[in-house]
Amino acid sequence: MRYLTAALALALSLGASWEPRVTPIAGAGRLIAPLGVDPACPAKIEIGMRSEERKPAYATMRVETDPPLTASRSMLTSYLPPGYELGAKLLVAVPPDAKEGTYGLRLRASGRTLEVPVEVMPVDRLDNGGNHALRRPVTASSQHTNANYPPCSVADGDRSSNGWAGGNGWNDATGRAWPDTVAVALGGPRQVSRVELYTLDTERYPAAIYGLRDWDVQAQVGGQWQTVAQVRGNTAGSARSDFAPVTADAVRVVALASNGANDYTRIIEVEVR
Ligand SMILES: [Ca+2]
Ligand SMILES: [Ca+2]
Repeated sequence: MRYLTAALALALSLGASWEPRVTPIAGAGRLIAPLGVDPACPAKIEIGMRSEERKPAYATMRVETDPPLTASRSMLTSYLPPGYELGAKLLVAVPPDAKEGTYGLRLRASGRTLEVPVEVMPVDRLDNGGNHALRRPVTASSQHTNANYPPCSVADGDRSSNGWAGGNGWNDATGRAWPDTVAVALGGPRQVSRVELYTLDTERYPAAIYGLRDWDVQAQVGGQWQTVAQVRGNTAGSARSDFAPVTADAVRVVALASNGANDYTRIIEVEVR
């Protein structure tokens, strides 16, 4: 009896210590995490792991971040067929009192560690590629709450419609009631002459049925909103409005109608140049 128990314990400990060979993967070599942004729109990065085994195995990858940063998951666990690559989205939150600097994000699996530096910096120091709206404060007339549609997602730098309802775009809350407005403060007076709007557009949710059709583009100049461009009859995933340069503190989109059922405003990103 004692012998059997010892053998069982040995088998269990061997089973527990065996880890399949797994390669941790990150979608980018580093992550930029701006300070002072709306917590509803944290920095995000694609992470994943690939099995290097010749047979299927359960694999676990641990996710570590240097405090005070926090990650949306501490591990990724999955059954992995040989050569299979599993991907997931990782959100990294920066508390408002965090100090500027470089922090560690580590993905660890089967003795391998992938380091992804996280650069925490004020929004003013971001390389915004000329997009004055990037990571600036956003306010909206309403927000649908049956899923994750934060207004700040229209200025999070992600134009992709993939993952709709998961925090990548804004859906208003007043069905078939217009107008809806979403405004981006530009962090001070900026000369602007172009606004590019990305509306919901995927294979499942095409813009011609779910996207925004009619809207006005307004700029706040000397405290007054003025209409600088109008879009009518849009059926595409994005539309660019060019207008005579104005010096504006904020830009807003006044949504007037959507395609298909003409029910809601669905905006993925607004870029201002
Ligand atoms: Ca977005
Ligand atoms: Ca509405």
